[in-house]
Amino acid sequence: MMDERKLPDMLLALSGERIKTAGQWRQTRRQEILDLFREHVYGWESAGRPEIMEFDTKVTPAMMGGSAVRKQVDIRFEGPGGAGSIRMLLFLPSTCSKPCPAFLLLNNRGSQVMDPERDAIAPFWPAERMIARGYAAAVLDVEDADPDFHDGFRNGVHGIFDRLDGERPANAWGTIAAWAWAGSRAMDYLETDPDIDASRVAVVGHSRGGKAALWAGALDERFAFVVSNDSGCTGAAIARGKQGETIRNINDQFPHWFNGNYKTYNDREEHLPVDQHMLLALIAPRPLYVASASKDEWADPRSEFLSLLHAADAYRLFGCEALAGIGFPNPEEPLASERTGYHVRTGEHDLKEYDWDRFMDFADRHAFKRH
Ligand code: GTR
Repeated sequence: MMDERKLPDMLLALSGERIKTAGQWRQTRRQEILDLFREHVYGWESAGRPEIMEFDTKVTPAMMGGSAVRKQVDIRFEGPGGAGSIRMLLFLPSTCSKPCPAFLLLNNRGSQVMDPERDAIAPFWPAERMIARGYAAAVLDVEDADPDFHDGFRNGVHGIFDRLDGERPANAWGTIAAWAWAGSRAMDYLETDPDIDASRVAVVGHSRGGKAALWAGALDERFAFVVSNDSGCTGAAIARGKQGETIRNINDQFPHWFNGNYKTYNDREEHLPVDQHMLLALIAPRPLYVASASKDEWADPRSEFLSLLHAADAYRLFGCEALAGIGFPNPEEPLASERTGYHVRTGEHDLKEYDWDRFMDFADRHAFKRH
């Protein structure tokens, strides 16, 4: 049964007005929640789509034994602090005669995952399986946007777009927000590619990449489907009453991931004006899938699941079905409703073929289903 944690009321606007309709949600509350997350957690991004940006694409046919076309896209941009680039690798099914739906992975495991030759195939990004099921597989390395260490926000897109004079504001964007920004730039490219159906693009991430995928999905409504794998603390998992990693743990170990204000919630999660079910609610009414691993106590599967159940309040406003009022499932027993899905896989903190197969099942049956 649902455990009873005291959570902020996502349907109570700052004005005191009770949100009862999708219209009220869209006009008032959704923006309030988004801005609360910017102010207290992920930070305000100092750039949107750069005015100076170009895509340099190299196409190689007959990859994967002839079943896929490879595109290597260099997303280049400039800002006041200099130039940057995000390299995206994309495989498209050769048999696809019309624009394809796509899964975009925000990859936090470096170059071994995105080997363009596919010499060393990583289960973390099983592009061949996606191709076989008619999906385009896209991946970018989040560290192209911002390296994953604390350097005072000089490198990566912070250095390119932030004003570096004066003290850094406590609500300025951190590294997770920079990675989400990279996802949106990839989407800028995907919208221009005639082989991609830009109305059916999923953003996926594991762990720290999952935190970024959720934030990307919240900020950028072009993502039609959002997938979180083992995203845990400040990802899918409710912070209040969470087991394993806490806000203090994550801020101490990764001071660059979130904004300065978030540090004031160390050991004070009950004072946050949001909790992570409200992040998931920002995805509504779009399809959302949350996955956990049974041994991933640091992420806390039950807090991830609980968050998804609470997010159903937002889906209900739109008259959409979402998982609600059900108990925590057994491993390898995925749960799916019209708009939200969940599974817990037996095993460790990781992204595996089992997980990807379930994301694709949900996409086939629900998220990308065409009537
Ligand atoms: C851990 C961190 C988690 C998670 C994980 C990962 O060390 O505490 O929040 O993001 O790294 O990215 O694998």
